[in-house]
Amino acid sequence: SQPDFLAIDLFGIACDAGASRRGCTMGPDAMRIAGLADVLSGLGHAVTDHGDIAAAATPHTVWQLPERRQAAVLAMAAQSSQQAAAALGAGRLPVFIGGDHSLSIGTLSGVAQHCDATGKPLFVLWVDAHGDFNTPATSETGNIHGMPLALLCGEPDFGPEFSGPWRGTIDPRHVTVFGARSIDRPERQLLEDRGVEVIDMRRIDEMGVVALMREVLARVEAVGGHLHVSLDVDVIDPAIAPGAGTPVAGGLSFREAHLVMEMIHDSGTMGSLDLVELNPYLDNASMSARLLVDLTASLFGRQIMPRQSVRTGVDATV
Ligand code: 6HN
Ligand code: MN
Ligand code: MN
Ligand code: MN
Repeated sequence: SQPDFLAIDLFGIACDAGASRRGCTMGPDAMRIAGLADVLSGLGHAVTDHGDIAAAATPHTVWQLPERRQAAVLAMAAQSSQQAAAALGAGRLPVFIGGDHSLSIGTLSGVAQHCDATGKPLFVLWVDAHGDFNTPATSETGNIHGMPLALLCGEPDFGPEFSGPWRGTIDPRHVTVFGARSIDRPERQLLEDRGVEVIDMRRIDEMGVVALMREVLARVEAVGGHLHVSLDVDVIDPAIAPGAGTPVAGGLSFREAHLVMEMIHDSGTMGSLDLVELNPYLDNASMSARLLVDLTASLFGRQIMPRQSVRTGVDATV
């Protein structure tokens, strides 16, 4: 249900104000240098890199003050929300290159606005080692990159300072967290209470990514939904993706990660994408940046061999 060649808008969001460690501000440039735009053009897509959304810089002095960091996160969200809605309104597929995961507050609220306007049901696939469903009341760290989903899903613990078009725009029952292995205790309770689907690493070990992803994608396909993919680099095993500020052992393997991307591509459901949490300062010889670019290529149609049928996903013999 999607053309083979897309108009793709790249937006850098060079923020680290929501993170636990500095350095994600360099993420967009690392992805550019790793060849993101060229790789996508090489697949036949029409790619426009809009550069970084302005006002991203978080000076060291600001970063040290929690209230200032929060203000920086929300100021950025106001801008990226508009960019997301505008790109989608123009029939383009926006890719947001982070930047820490708090950037999804803005991007997803813009996506939600677009889906509201067009009547397309919105589904969120949050590919992450973490649940990112903390609130100011449950968070042990106070870092906003651990809270974006909770804010978007309308958790009441957020004070009026968090008000904005993002608040409560996502239906938690349309959210799947995939690849989780580090969820804080109160966060786990909230995820359960709100009906968020959490596919943790044990389920992936037991069932395999194919069976699980087929179910997730089938639900979106059944209603012609818009799938927003939010890909946190820390979902991948830190042995092969060390450029992450909050690494957790036991992540997706190289092939598991690619297979998830390949299946998303074949479903034709992805309408918008975040690539987040890449911290080049912590990376080992750019290996995480290059892996993220490679995974993005799989998301946008790179195949080892052509599939028998473009839209049925895995071929008929499987
Ligand atoms: N991320 N649960 C931890 C916290 O600080 O709330 C870690 C969050 C990590 C967030 O990686 O996007
Ligand atoms: Mn995350
Ligand atoms: Mn994470
Ligand atoms: Mn982080």
